[in-house]
Amino acid sequence: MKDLQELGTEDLREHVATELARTRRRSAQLTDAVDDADLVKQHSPLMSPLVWDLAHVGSQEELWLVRDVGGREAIRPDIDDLYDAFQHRRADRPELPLLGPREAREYIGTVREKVFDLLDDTPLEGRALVERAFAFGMIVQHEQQHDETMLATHQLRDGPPALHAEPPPAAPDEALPAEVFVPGGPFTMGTSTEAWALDNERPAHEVHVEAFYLDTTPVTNAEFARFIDAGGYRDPQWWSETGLRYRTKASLEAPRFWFRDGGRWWRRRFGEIEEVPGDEPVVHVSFHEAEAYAAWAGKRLPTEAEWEKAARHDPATGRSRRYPWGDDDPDETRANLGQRHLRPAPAGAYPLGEAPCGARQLIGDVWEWTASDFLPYPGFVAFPYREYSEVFFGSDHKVLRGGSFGTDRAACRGTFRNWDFPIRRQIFAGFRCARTPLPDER
Ligand code: AVJ
Ligand code: FE
Repeated sequence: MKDLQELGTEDLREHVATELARTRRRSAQLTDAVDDADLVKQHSPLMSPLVWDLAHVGSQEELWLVRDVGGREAIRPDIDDLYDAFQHRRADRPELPLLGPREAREYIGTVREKVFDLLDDTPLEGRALVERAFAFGMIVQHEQQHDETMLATHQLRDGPPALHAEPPPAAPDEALPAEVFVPGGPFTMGTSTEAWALDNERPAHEVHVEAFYLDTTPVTNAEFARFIDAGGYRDPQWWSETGLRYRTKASLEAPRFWFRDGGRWWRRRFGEIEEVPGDEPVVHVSFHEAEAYAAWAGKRLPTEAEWEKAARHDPATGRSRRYPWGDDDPDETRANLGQRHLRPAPAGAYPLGEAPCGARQLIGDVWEWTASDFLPYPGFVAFPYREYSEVFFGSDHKVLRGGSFGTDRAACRGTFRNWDFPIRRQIFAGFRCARTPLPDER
């Protein structure tokens, strides 16, 4: 599929139904994999109990699709407050009188039945909220984003493995250049046409980006281990002032889930202990660690505009693509998305996903920290609610791009913007470096 612009109304309805069902199967898989005690337990103060995410997904669906789009009567107005993410901090959620696992499943099932019912007689035009089925797309993406959050909760959970998946494809046996060159000039950032793009991705606007070099692939575990071995965590010269304070306070010495034994690095990954694979992109590092590594390597993190230009700009046409490989939706030959694998693929994998500039794995594998604060594009309009993006704009959050192995394709695009606090490490985040050309390299 290229974009929803091309679909007729009935095909669009069918697409919505398929996406809703596909998404619900993933939520079920993540929550059926553990028992009730596990569902109500808080596995980390950073996360909600899984049963909160589950009912929250239903609550948002009730608010937007059942009540607003469908104009139907409220199903459970009494629980609106419990599942309003702005009312209670994650750490406090286990103490709330939440729906239990059985009630939560029943509730989201009831909401979904009403949604399938109203989908048939909702006009998919006329009102901005339903134009090209936007509200349905927003709810699909919302549930998929919480599914990724639940996957992060699984990673934090103690105990034997509960999730299983095939290993990702190997990288082809070829020598890739360490860096690719992106010539300077304007490109179109963001979108005004992608039907299900969220408010913060809009509108499309021209940005001038100076020439830069970008790492061909994300930084690997082996590369990151060299930074550790070189004393990178202990040397203040690589760290920003805030990064240094955080590193000291949190006693950071390695990526989250890593430990040293017998002179080697090991990690816990979804309940399995394994030696850290050198060829995979590093994951579970904070922005501060990424920034320190880049300084140590004599480089820097790419800005968000640099990242998007590398991922989307097609120098042959001057157009920005939907994805690095073109306008077609992601599939398993192009990117490691959708929890098909429970780990990033080795650096250099997915040659079919390569961008025009030659960079690989921009989409999928690991979210990539950028140097940029999460700010609105010129002409930004909050839609349909301020609490999705607008209240998070500012210097507290850094932008991440590209999606991870745990991101669904519905919630991942060349324009998609994720954000988090620069200290966060439980998300599936890694990074790649950029640098400004030296005078004789221009
Ligand atoms: C875009 C991933 C930062 O999980 O906080 C979920 C997505 N917004 N529910 C988050 C979101 C409302 C959001 N992130
Ligand atoms: Fe949410």
